[in-house]
Amino acid sequence: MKKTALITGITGQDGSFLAELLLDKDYQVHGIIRRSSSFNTGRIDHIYHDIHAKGESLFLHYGDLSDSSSLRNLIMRTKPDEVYNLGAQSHVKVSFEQPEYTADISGLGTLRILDAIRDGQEDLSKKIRFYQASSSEMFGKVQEVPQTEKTPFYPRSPYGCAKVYGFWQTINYREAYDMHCSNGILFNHESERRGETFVTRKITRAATRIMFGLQEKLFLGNLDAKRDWGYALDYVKAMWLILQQEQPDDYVIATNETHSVRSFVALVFKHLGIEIVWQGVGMDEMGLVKSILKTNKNAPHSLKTGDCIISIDERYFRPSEVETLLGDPKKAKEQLGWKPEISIDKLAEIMTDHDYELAENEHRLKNK
Ligand code: NAP
Ligand code: G4F
Repeated sequence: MKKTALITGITGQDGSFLAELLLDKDYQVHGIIRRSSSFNTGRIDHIYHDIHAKGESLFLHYGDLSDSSSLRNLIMRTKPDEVYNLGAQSHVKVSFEQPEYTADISGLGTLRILDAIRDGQEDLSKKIRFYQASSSEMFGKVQEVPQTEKTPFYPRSPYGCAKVYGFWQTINYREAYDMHCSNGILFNHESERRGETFVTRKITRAATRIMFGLQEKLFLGNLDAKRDWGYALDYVKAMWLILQQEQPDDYVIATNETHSVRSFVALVFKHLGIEIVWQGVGMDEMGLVKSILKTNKNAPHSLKTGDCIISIDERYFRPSEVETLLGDPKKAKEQLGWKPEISIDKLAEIMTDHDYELAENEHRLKNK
């Protein structure tokens, strides 16, 4: 018999990859989407195009993590074997501007769905396996390097605090009600589907648009922040593996490498044939074209040595910052047999190539 999964946040980066993975494994997939005045299903629309293979097993329902009644209703109606709670206000900088909303959705939202599972029929709370999208942001001002499942948390943002709440509620429901509830403590993971205001995608979008003369400059905040960046598709495989374990548990999912924002910028531009040199300090720092290299890309740029293409903008700094993250995925390797497949170089290449095509199309339309 087909297994059934319910995904909150199915329209997001991870939700879309996870839906594809589960459909490939022959699951029936139910996804919760928010009502929106404009389309918000762009990341999953392609699944419907392949209607015979996949579309018949994918069902979308309106609901919201702020609305207990919709969550309870959907748990009762879909009776899933697995619930993946990926829905969140997931942007750290935005969480400083909307702390209460972030706590409500990313923190209390986790409690609402856990309680909807507990409060359903007895057999459902025993049957359902629950995955919580916990985050390396919980380590914040890191208390040890690298971070493991045992590293104490020290969140540095309303988002980080909300995720700590969700993490502990997940453990509490596991212990109090003997439910199969697990946390994946995922370090940053990116892809060509990453939201365009997260730093990696902001960089690949801007760099490729600069190459086509569609944008002059890339404005960034803290170039020295370091992250343990992996590829989203590798990470949703870990989510699934976590729920296939007989015993619920918590796992760090990471690459065990850390890189600065500055080095990611350099990697992306190098792939586009531009070598960057950094000049100045603090708010006056700039990224200039050092040299133009030969590549197989033929964007019609008019860049020359010495052009300033990266500047600092104070709007992108956070009131408190997470300076460095580095995860140790040893437990996941040993117990789940999971390891990341995509290196940082390959990740930058995948994202840049994808956005190069978008910029090329935009350029073509503009010059028609
Ligand atoms: P994302 O692209 O921002 O997707 C977030 C999803 O949550 C979207 O589908 C969004 O719907 C939905 N959502 C937002 N508010 C909601 C609400 N009130 N009710 C129901 N759904 C709501 O995030 P992601 O990168 O895929 O991350 C997935 C999860 O993993 C999130 O919980 C995130 O906090 C966590 N996480 C991410 C990373 C990472 O590096 N990507 C690392 C650790 C943990 P709309 O499409 O309508 O906005
Ligand atoms: O890409 P970011 O916005 O991701 P951040 O804050 O690390 O959060 C992401 O990863 C978490 C896992 O650790 C997830 F839980 C969370 O949901 C989200 O997916 O920023 C990365 C770094 C930060 O240090 C930020 O200050 O890049 C720095 N940065 C520098 N300039 C910038 C910018 N970040 C953004 N978004 N935009 C900039 O212009």
